[in-house]
Amino acid sequence: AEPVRLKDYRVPDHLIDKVDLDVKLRATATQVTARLSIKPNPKGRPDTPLVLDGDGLAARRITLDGVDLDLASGFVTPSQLTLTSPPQRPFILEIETELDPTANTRLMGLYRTGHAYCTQCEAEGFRRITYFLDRPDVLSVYTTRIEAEVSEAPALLSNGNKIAEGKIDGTSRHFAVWSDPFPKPCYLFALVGGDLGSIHDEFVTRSGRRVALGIYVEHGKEAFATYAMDALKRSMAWDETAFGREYDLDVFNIVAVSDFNMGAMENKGLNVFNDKYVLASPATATDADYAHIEAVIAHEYFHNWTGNRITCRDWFQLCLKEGLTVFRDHEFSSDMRSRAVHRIADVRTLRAQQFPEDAGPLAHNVRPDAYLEINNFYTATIYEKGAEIIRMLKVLIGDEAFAKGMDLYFERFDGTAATIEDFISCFAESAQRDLTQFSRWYNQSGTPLVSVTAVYDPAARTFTLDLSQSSKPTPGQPTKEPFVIPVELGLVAGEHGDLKLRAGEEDGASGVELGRGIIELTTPRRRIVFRDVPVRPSPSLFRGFSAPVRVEYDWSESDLVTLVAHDSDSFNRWQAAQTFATRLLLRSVEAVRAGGAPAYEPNFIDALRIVTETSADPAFTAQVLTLPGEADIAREIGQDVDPDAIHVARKALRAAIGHDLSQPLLAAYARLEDKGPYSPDAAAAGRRSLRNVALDLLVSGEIPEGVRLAAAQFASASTMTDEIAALGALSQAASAERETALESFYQNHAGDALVIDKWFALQAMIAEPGALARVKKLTAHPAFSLANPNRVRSLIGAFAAGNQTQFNAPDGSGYDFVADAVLELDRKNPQVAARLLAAFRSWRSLESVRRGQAESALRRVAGSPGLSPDVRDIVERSLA
Ligand code: B3K
Ligand code: ZN
Repeated sequence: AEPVRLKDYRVPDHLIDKVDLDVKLRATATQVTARLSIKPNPKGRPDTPLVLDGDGLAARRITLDGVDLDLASGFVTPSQLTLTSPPQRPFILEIETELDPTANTRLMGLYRTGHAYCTQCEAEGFRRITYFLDRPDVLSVYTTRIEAEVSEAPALLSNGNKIAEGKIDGTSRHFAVWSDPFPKPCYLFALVGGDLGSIHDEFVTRSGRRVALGIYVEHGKEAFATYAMDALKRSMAWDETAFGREYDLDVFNIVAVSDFNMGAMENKGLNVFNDKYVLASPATATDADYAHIEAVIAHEYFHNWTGNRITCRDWFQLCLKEGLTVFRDHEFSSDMRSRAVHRIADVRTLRAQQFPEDAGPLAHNVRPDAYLEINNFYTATIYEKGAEIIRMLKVLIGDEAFAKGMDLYFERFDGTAATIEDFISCFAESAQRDLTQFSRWYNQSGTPLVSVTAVYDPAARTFTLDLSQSSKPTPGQPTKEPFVIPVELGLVAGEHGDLKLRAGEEDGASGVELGRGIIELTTPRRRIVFRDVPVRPSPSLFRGFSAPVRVEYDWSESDLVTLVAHDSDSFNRWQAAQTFATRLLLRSVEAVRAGGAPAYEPNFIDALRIVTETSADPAFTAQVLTLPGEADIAREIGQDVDPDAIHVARKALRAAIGHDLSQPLLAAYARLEDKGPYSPDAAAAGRRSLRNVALDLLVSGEIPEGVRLAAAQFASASTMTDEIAALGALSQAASAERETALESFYQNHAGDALVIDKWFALQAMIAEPGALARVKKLTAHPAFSLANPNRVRSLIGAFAAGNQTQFNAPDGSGYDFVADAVLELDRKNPQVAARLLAAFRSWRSLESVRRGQAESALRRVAGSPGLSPDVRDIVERSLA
């Protein structure tokens, strides 16, 4: 297949103004009639054929302005409908297709899940429902009539407002008609028909529009949707105050389904959700689950403006809606919770998900130039790095110009399918600034490295910083142009805190920059000389993680201890602890590989002790006490990686922390006990998180009291947060108690699939040689199913992404298992299979034995017959 390229973009030659759908739901033979009002696009080329997309469609009847077309004449295939010389005036094409939703295992288009029919159209699923110009720059007004058995689907939902409903005389069927006045691309179409429970509420917008809110869930789960409803109302209010955006229909519905390829989908007025991001109760969902629900509910709601009202011209512009909407949901969560702690969590995610992508064979631009399969581009790069670019933009131009630019964007591009250039132009205007170079963030992949050196001259009282940026080659990009990198910095003078920054133009800095503490690195190299510096300061670089880069600076250990204790930027207090830990861990890995013992550094433990004993914010302390993950350490090492040595090194450091800090950890554990009823708010969740991090470290340190507390907590926990944390702590080491605890957890929660997913994941991540055998055995467990994406992700996905030592076992058994799973899954659900295969993305950085094993597993996948385009794309890029 030929890739689709950004440079080949052309406006459509035809437009479809109106779509009238009539969908008669039946389990294996759903009948869809699409009445399309088509016209030549005045901006397109005249006299071109009309080519509509299809995917596995069976046409039953097609008429043009009421006249039957001969289906046998070859103009229609399962994947295309071609009119060689369509009328050069508006005309009506009516298409009848027949679908089998029950046989749809790809979960794209119309499919069955639980007691419902539902649809997923983004990116290219609408063409599995009817023939269409399935591209985001074709905007149409939809009317949707749905018909179904009353008993099978009492609830009938679609986009927009409901304009009619009723029984169909003389039958057991009924219907509903929905009309969405806002023109939209077909990827935002949705319908749901099912036997569902629901909860209802109302939101009154600031201009007084009363919006009926509904959340539809499996019967019996209604009470589990109240937190999602609360999050929805807070999102609606927040978007009004933070971005001036009001909701625009009389109805907003959310439907939770248990079979879903991703997290959720922002269909206009009818969001469809993976039930994992809707359902919660204290006994079944962790604090992290609550936070995710809040974030995803907000994210999909925010799409109503950034994505739906203003959509993407083409799929290359995906980050226009995704990066921006992630930025918005991060801001929302920061306002709802602790901004500092939230930033740390977001950066952890970026480093864990996006940095490895950017460093491996699957690296791509935030705005890609080409794709073979668009569904493989819903990546951490588009989403998370896309959000970071917008955050940088805000740092660079300031809050006021940023807000003005956003207003301009909404004003100018409402109702259109826009591009990154359109978006950036609003900020160039509001900030009166040329953003051409800044836009390179969209067009160059890879994580830049910023190297910093410093010299302090006590006689001259100067502190000279030399900054340089460099970027390694990435696929298709051997060399890079310099980026615009905002470096937010401070100079910390021990317990005296921040020094006032002084430098003049002759020193390489401008007063404006220093006033804001933000230096712009726009060239390969830049020197700044700070004056009147009374003592050698510890530089605090990239405060708040002001740019998505890697930083290299040779902080002394005392610098790091100073920053952990005294940096006024709490992100960098945490970062200093991470930097210190990473340095120790890298040293340990070397030592372990050379047959020695892991390194130990009392200064590091002391720095953690100070935070544990003095910080007033338990959530922050919990973050400081959490070491970088094994995959993070592997990425820092970069090549010739030995996951076993990393595991040994990290485990030893955790044990040392647990052992040496047992007193303050036990004290925190006792002090932070939950009193009173459960609340999912940030403060209460923060207390639980420190308590559980403490518990985990105490067990790692083999403190007998810690093990006793873990067992007690597991037995008596009243929240899922505490229960799963205790089970995780108990699972660190093989023991009969662990097996008993795992069994009792299953018995207590059997039947609640989302909780059993946690049970699958926890076992899949046990870092012991028996893990693969356990995972294989669990694939035969009655609660497991390859047909359900959540189950696949919890068991096989968690093993591949979360069990570094066992997935990367040197005998290749982990790779073979995942490769086999990918091949089997590919026949049912290519999108989820391709996602799973991306777990191999860092294979080239492994030491040679594992690298060889990973490569042969990938080659075996590549050589298998009948691969989907999704898996073929990932495997070929991985091997390229
Ligand atoms: N826009 C959807 C993701 C669609 C994924 C298609 N493969 C959810 C979201 O990002 O909000
Ligand atoms: Zn999104």
